[in-house]
Amino acid sequence: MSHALFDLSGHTALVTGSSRGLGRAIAEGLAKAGARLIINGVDPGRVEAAVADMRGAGHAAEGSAFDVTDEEAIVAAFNRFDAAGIEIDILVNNAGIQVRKPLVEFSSAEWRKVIETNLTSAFVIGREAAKRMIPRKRGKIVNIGSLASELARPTVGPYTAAKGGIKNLTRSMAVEWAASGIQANAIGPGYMLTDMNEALVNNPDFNGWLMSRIPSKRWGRPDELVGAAVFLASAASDYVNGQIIYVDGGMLAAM
Ligand code: GCO
Repeated sequence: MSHALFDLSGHTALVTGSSRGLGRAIAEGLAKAGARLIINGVDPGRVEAAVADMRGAGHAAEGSAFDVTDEEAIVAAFNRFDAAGIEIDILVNNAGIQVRKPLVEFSSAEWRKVIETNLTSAFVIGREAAKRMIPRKRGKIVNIGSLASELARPTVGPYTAAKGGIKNLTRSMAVEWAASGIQANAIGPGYMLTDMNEALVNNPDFNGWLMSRIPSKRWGRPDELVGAAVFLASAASDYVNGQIIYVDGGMLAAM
């Protein structure tokens, strides 16, 4: 039996990039806590398949396919929510991409693509959601950061810059919107078993290094983010603002 503090019944959550990966796991977890889900992704087919799966599992879900780097599409999506009477109570800015190569080999276009997908999107979508949350004097914003919000490693420079920005965008959202009843926080996933990390999982050298750095000595599972997501999406976090919760097997605690 879930505790009333963590009950999301009657609330609607938009999770960007939720047709698969971490976003899908978070969406399923919020649905199990009672939320109605708006599934987002850039591919309409993938979004509809995810919605069908969610509905098949007995959850209230619908799709909103749009590219999180397309501001016009974002504004149009929120206008559609308004027209349909859909109030987004919980926003999870999860959508993101990864590109790995030496910093000197990145083109400006590649840099911009990572920054726009992983950071600017959270600002634009957060702005549209907050415009509607502020008059209602309530709302939950959960941005997805990374260990790269704190630490860097070679070959993921744009991603690291974006995720560092997520940490302080979260703080900016918190300090501007807290008085309007909005709680803006972040989750910092550690190394999780996702498609994005498949190349790392299958790299024995990287795996060996990583297992030496993680006290828990294992990769994380996407569903292991659900606890932090439900907490930050629920009344249990009504006095929590501007924080980032790391779900990383202890990696950030270790030298
Ligand atoms: C990488 C990985 C990391 C993880 C995660 C760690 O190439 O180092 O993609 O960025 O995905 O962000 O917290």
